[in-house]
Amino acid sequence: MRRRIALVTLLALAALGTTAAAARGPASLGVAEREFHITPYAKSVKHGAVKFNINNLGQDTHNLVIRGPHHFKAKGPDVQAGERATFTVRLRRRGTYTLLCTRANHYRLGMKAKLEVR
Ligand SMILES: [Cu+2]
Repeated sequence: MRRRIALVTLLALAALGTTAAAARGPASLGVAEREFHITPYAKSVKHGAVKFNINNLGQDTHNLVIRGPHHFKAKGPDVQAGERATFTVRLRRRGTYTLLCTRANHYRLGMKAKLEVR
C-alpha cells in the first residue's frame, strides 16, 4: 500500500514537471562546433523540448546529430563556417545522449560530446 502511494506521488510530480516545462517553452542550450570538437555549454538539460543554439566557430561545414536512449535519433541542419543555426528537439526520455557531427569523418576525428537529460 505504501509503495502504491509513493508511485502515485511520483506520477503527480512527473505531471507537474511536464506542465511547468510546457509553460516555459523550450530550454536553450548553446553548442559550439569547430575542428574537431563539439562543446555543449552545459553538461545536462531537463527533459522536454530543447532548443540547440549552434555556433560554427570553425572553417568547415558541420552538422548536429543527436542520439539517445531507445534508438532516438534527430538530425539538425548543416551549419556553414562562421554561421549560426537553431534546432529544436523534444528529448522526452532521461538518460545519456550523444551530440555529434556526421559530416565526412568528423565523428571519428572527435566531434562528439555527451549530454545528460535529467
Ligand atoms: Cu563536422
